[in-house]
This record gives sequence, structure tokens and C-alpha cells, in this order.
Amino acid sequence: MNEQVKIDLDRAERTEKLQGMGCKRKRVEDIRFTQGKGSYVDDLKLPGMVFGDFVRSPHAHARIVSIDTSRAKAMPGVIAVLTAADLKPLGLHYMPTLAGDVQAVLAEEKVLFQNQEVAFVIAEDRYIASDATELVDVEYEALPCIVDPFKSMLPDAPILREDIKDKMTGAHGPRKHPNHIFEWQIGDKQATDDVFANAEVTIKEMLLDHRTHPSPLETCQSVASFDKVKGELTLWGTFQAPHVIRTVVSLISGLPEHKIHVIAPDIGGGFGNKVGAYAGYVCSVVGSIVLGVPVKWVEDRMENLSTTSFARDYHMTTELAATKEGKILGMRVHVLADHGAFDACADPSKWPAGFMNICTGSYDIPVAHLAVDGVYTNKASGGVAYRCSFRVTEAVFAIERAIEVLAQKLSMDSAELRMKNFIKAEQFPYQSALGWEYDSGNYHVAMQKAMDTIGYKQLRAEQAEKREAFKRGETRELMGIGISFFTEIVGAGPAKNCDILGIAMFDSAEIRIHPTGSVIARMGTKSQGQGHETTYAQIIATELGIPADDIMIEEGNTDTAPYGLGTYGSRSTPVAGAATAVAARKIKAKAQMIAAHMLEVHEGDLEWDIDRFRVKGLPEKFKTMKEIAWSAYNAPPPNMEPGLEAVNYYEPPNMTYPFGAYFCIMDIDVDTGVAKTRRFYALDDCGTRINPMIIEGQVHGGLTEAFACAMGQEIRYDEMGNVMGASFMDFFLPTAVETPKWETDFTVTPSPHHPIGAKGVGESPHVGGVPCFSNAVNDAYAFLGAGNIQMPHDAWRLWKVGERLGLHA
Ligand code: MCN
Ligand code: CUM
Repeated sequence: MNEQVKIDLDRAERTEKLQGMGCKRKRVEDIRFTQGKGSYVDDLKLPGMVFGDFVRSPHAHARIVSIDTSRAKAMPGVIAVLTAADLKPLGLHYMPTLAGDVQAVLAEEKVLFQNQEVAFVIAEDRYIASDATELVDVEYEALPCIVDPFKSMLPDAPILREDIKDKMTGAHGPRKHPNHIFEWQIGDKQATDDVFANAEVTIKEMLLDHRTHPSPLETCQSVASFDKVKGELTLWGTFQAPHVIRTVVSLISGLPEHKIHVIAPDIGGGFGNKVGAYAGYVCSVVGSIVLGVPVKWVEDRMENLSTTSFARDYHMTTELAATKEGKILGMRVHVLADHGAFDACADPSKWPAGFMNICTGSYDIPVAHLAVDGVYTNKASGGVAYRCSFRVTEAVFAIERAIEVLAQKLSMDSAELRMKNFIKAEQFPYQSALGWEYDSGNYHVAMQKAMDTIGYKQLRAEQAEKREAFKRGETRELMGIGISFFTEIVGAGPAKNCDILGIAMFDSAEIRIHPTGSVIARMGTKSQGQGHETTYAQIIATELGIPADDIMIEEGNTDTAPYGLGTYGSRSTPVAGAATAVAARKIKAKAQMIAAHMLEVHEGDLEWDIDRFRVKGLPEKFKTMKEIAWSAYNAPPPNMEPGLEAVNYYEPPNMTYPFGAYFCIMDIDVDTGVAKTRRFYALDDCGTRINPMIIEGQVHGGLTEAFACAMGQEIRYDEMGNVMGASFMDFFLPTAVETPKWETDFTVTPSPHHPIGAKGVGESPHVGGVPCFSNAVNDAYAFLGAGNIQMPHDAWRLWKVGERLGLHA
């Protein structure tokens, strides 16, 4: 073996041993999860712990005439019953929301949605608490309710929020009606209107991204334990953002922040459902402070689906203006946003409709205007959840459906229309008409790769044949080809435009190298299943040349982790991932000085080689990171402080802009409305890939949820405001049986401003997936003149489309 081959082999071996970035490292957390050894909130059992459960409103809108708790209090095992009257003297019957509104913790004079919290029963066990809720006698006087957001601002609409009815300025400016929350406008209205007035071709469609729910398998829960002697509160809970929860608890309870310990243990899925603050958290805290014992609150499935943060409910009137040749000239969107009874959207403060202004998508659209009206209705609150990247799901749905509608009007192939209007590689960084600077992209290449891989031309030919066969009555099956090309905006965010409660949306990493060269690192984010323990270690492994197996990642304890804004909006990699790389580089710089001292050379004479510093030109003279770590504690250079650790709080200079090209081939039986996904191909570009296997897992999960949303999942209300679909009997949660097979692919366009070039990916498959499914369904029926078919596309609704088109015998 010649010398060079030996060196290469040795380097390859050392690299492999690290299991660093790019490695399909197996998820370390799965060792405990697959053995049932995870530690979730409900696993917590504390001495003297008691249990709370809510009395909830059967009405969507009603006045509370009286609440009588005496029968419940008399039940053996019941310890206390809290109502708004108990919370009011503490100023806790309302709590602030992240959107600048207030939200009732326990309803005082009125209830505003079905299953709203009215009283909190605390008992010796969960069953007694639950039984006792039925003994709380609440007298209601039903009021007319608003379910349809289009009726919310009618002159004679019942006023929902009497608590703020005279407050005609909300957190985001003037309100037009007592049921109006905000109007948000962005873009050049005049220029856009002018383009539409003169355009050769225009389209306009009301596109509904219907109300649904993230429904993580583990529901929302908390355990509060107040130590009266120390005056300290420990709060365990299903929190995607533990530090933010600590700050909120401090602000509303008046307890000093350092006396509050917030711990988010293992979380069984979040999907945005666990960002906000809920009545259950507040009641468990108040219960524990009042009673001096730990209080546990655990939602059941119906409570989760019907009361905690919903997703979507965006009614998007979307318009495009174009030339006859298909060059898009302008976009105009009006959104009616149904926020339910309280504005509890978890957006960065300045963005009442999240990043909806990414709705120009992947296209070079010169002018655009977006207006969003948020309104109150008699439904549960929430609105920013479910792999949404702050309303990017809605934005991408609007543009990707609109592109299909335009293509049809132009009688143009929709892939070709996309290609014609993509932002070109040389246009990056690209300034969008609605205010974003896209950091990087290579759309044509990704789209072409996707089209070639699935055999797009052949599929269209097959579809044309099938359509003819259908017309001749030879088949009852319709073939749809769904396309979506999405651009995401993730990694909130730069301080100039992203804050929560005034706290800039940085994130953090603290890395400590122990004398033996093993590592503990802590971040301000919190995994809910994304595999952070595996992947952050891979970043550190590559940066510092320490095997990932020697690195422990810890998140979710506000006492030990540096302050961070948490995990949502696919921000962990763009923000805390960047902090991790930067903190590691600080350590590496110190390590280089130590190595120079050990090797008795000048720092500049050293070069980094996978897991060691070596002397340039003398590769046999080196010190490994492990050796350096030992030296850092035992014999640091003179005048250098011992130890090897660093912290970084990273404020990103820009967001990251992952993108992807998705294709769905679907066959629909017109007689039953049953849709079968024949093939689903997803090409994702999230820049530098830390763990390809985890990315694939994220894509599989996100696509499955996209399939669910598009094809059946829905939180629907009847005209009385009764929530339909608040159990898994009615709410479509796909199992392995219904779920299609996924094909994944990728291109790599690194983010130019991120230390390792990585972009987020957690929400991409959902953002791109939903319109792809809907486009497939719409494409299947398009040649029959079906017009726009709204989601969800369950068999019943598709059967009705066939009925409407007169396709059934
Ligand atoms: N990753 C990677 N290379 C990249 C980007 C990401 O290997 N270029 C890896 C990361 O290291 C991480 C995972 O992919 O392990 C997701 O990273 P990222 O895209 O940064 O997203 P977050 O970690 O911030 O996760 C949040 C995102 C959101 S907002 C929702 S909603 C969602 C999602 O993640 N909820 C989830 N995926 C989920 N997956 C599970 N299992 N459970 C949830 O609740
Ligand atoms: Cu919008 S759901 Mo995720 O950001 O937790």
C-alpha cells in the first residue's frame, strides 16, 4: 500500500468514527423510546400529588348565569374547585396571549366556544376529579353564535368579546368591528391594482385552507409543584419553548424568574400544538400555590382536539395577473383569518398573520399586495400550529393552487408555467415583492431533476390517454398529477423583525468539554421527536473532532440550558444549530492555542485535521482533541484560564429558505370518491444535510400529515358551534394502512449566511405536501370542468364532486 492510500484510509476511518455531519447516524433517543423508557410528563409521580380536571362548556356562546360548586366540593376525594371568581382577585382569570390579546383562563361571564374551561376540579385522583366535574352545576343562557367567519363582521353580528368591545384599537392597529381583531396589509396596492387593470389574463379563486389540528399523540399536560418554604415553583410540561414559558409564568404570577424552574421532559410530538400557554398550565400552577402540593393536569384526546391550538382556517381569495404567454405580472391576496374566540396565535410579535407574505412563492412576481383580516368566531383559539412555519403552509397553498388555476386558464402545462416564472439561480439573494430577501435557491435544477426522475412527460401522456378512455366509458378512474414547488422561510429570526414578548428570537448553545474529552452540550431549543440529541452531536462531532457518541445533548431544563426561544418554525437548525457551530468554533480556537503550547510551535503553524491539530508539513506531530482537552484542565498555557467550554447566543442575519419539488400521482374512482396515491415523490433542498436519515424521517412524517390534512382531516363546527371531529372516530389520523409510500430525493444549495450552510427541514414536507395532494385531486377532475375543489378531499366529498358533474349513473 503506498503512503498516500494509507493516509487516506486513516483519515476516512477517523472521519467515520466521528459520526459527524452527513452521517446516517441512528437516533440515540430511540434506545429509550423503543423500550418504553422515555420519560414524559405523565410518567411523573410526586409524593402528595393531586389531579385537576376541567368543567367545560357545552355551549359555543352563552352567558354564565351561575356556577354552583357545592355538590362537587362535597364529593369525597375532592380537594378544591377553582372558578373565575377564585382567579379574579389574583388577576389570573385572563392571561395574556402571544398575539397581544388576552384569553380567559376560566370563563367569567360568558363562554365563547364549546368545551371552553369553566371550572377546575382538583381531587386525590384523576378519576375522582373527572367524576366531580359533572357535579359542578353551571347555569347557562345560550346566545346566538358565529361559526362562519364571513358573517363575523356583519353589522348585526352578535358581539363575542364583551371584555374588549369598546377597545377599537387592538395589538395590531385599529379594529373595524367588535369582532375584528386586526387588518394587516403589505405590498404596493396601487401598483398591483394597476397591473390587474391592464393584464391580459387574470384568475381569482377563494382557496380554503380549512381548520384542522396537529393532534400529537401525547396531549398537552403539566405538573406544577410549589415549594412554600423556598418560594419556588417547578413546572414540568409539554413545552416546545420552556424558557418562554418561564418568562410568561414569571410575568403573570409575579414570582421572580430565578425561582421558577421549567422542565420539559420527553415530548410525544408537538407539531406546534405545544407552543402556546394553556388554561391547564395556569390552573395547575395556581392549584399548587394554593394547596402546597403538586398538581397534575393531563388533557384527554377530545380536550386536545377541541380546545388547544388549532391550525389554519384561512380563507384566501387569491388572484394572479399574467400575460397570454404565462409570465406572471402580479399577485393580490385577501385573507379572512378565523382566529376563534381569542387571538392566541403564536407568531413573532410583529407578524399577526405570520409569514403569509411569503405567498409569492418561488416565482419572480414583480408586484404584489396582501391584506389579512383576522376575526373572532365561536371556536377554539390558536392558529399557528401544525408544521406551518408561521402560516407558510397557507401561503404556499395559496400560490401553488393559484398556479394550477392559472395554468388551466392559459391551457398551459403547469410545470412549464412554473419553470417560466421561477426566480433564477443568478437572482439570489432575491428581494421579493412582499419584503423578504431569499438567501439562496436553485429552482430550475431541482424541478428538472424531479421531472426527469418521475418521468413527467410520460405521465402526462398516460393521463391524456386515460382521459380519452374515460370519455369513451372504458374506465371509471381519473388520473391526477399533482405538483407543488415550494419555498419556505424558516429560522426565526433576525432581531430586526422577530421577537416574542419583546425578546429577540436568538437561540443558544453551551458546550462543555470534560477533561477526558467527552462533552455535554445544552441548547435553548426542545426536541419533540425531531432527534436533536442525535443531530446536534453530529454538528459538534464534525466541528471539534470528538465522536458523536461521546457527546451528550441536553435540552428542556431552564435551570441548566442557556436561554433560547424554543423549537417551532423549523428554527432549531437555522438558529440553535448555528449557535452550536459557533460555540464549537470558539472552543476550537482555544484548543488551537493549547495545542500550539503542547507542541511548542506557533499557533499559525498548525492545521486542523478531522480530530486533531497537526503541525503543517509534519503530519506525525499532532495533538488530538482528546489530548488537548486533558491539557486544558491540567496544563493550560501560562496566563490562560483552564477549562474548555463556550456559549453562543446566535442572532441570525437572515432567515433560511429551503425549497422543494413535489409530485403526486393519484387515481380516483369517480363512483366511490376513493382516491389512491399511486406515487409520491418529494425532492427537498435544505442546504447542508446534517443527518440524511433524520431528514428522511422528517419528510416521511411531514408528508403523512400533509396527506391527512389534504385528504380528510378536519375540525368542523355545525351551525350551533358544536365541534365535530373531536375524537379519532371522526378526525382522520392516517395509520400505516392508509399512508402512501414516499420517495425522497434532494439537491443541496447551502445557505450562504449559516455557519454550516444548513436550512430547516422539519416543516417543509408538510408545507409542500398539502398543495401537492390538493393539486392532484383538482388535476384529476380538471378536464371535466370541475372548477376549484376545496379540501379536505375525503371520499364523501369527492363522491359529491362526481355527483355535481353528473358522472354517476
Ligand atoms: N436536520 C438535518 N439537516 C438539515 C436540517 C435539519 O439533519 N439541513 C435535522 C435536524 O438536525 C433535526 C431535524 O432535522 O434533527 C429537524 O430540524 P429543523 O428543520 O431545524 O426543525 P426543528 O428541529 O426546529 O423542529 C421543528 C419542526 C416543527 S416546527 C414541527 S411543527 C414539527 C417538525 O419539526 N414537529 C415535529 N417535525 C416533527 N417531528 C416529530 N417527530 N415531532 C414533532 O412534533
Ligand atoms: Cu407552525 S407548527 Mo411548528 O412551528 O412547531
